[in-house]
Amino acid sequence: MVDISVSIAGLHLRNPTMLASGVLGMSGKLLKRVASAGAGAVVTKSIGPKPRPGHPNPTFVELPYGYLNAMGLPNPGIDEFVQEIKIAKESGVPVIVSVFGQSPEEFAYVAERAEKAGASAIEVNVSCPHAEVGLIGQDPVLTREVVRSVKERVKIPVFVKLTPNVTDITEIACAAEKAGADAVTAINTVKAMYIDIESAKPVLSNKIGGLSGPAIKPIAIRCVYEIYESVRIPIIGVGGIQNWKDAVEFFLAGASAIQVGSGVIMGLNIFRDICGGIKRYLERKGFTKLREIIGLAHR
Ligand code: RRO
Repeated sequence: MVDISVSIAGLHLRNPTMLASGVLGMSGKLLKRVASAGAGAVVTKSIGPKPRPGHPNPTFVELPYGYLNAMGLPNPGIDEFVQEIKIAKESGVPVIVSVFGQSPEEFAYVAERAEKAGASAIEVNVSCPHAEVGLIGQDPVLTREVVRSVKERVKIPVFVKLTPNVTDITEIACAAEKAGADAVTAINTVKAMYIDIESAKPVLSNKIGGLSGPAIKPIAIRCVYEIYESVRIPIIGVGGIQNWKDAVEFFLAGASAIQVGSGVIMGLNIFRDICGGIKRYLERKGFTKLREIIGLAHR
């Protein structure tokens, strides 16, 4: 039997699949359903210090090969969300709380509250492509300040979700590592736009949004590959994963675990299907542990 369990910064996962932030992560009940469907861990929607309605509709549009969104960080605020974290914890899998704020202090405050509610780890979201807080992740100095602030306040592992919307993603990954990040998650969505030719207007109310889905997988693979050569902390790969072959590609590029976001649109079976495919691949190739293939494409 092959072993596909993984350990990320001391966090033990029964398998290397996680639910990505932003998809089904707004309620404890839904997070529990995803865990029952086989995910090794779940990441919540990004939570801030106060409730936020997000952008007006349209906030989501399906495109060939991908999805474009500008939800605008809608969330109930950490006071309300504490209850959902407690419910999600009943699933028995690690619950990673994605946090954002307007300042290093706000990030740290939300992270501290999440830890007290039982979060297993924090994913610091400095990378939303169409919000001001996303600009943090384009600047190594600001990224360092936010990560330091969060690291000073919580004991649980801190992951930093990176944006591909930069010239050199390794610069930001290194800044996160230097500030004490325990892992990086790569990548958030790619800044993009869609214009309806009949109305001659951008479709999203925010005009610009973030592209996810199969269209961005080669970008995400390139980012993980580059980051792997620049930092020593683990990388969690995300971006366009739809099946086990996509997941294996991320491991070969250097990811220690993967997240599925838009892919859950195809159904929650995706987590078990990916795990089954990874096991069969490892067996066929003569490996006994998933660990043996992480970063193998760098030889
Ligand atoms: O809520 C959003 O609009 C959003 C967020 Br916070 C993010 O990190 N990435 C994204 O594509 N959308």
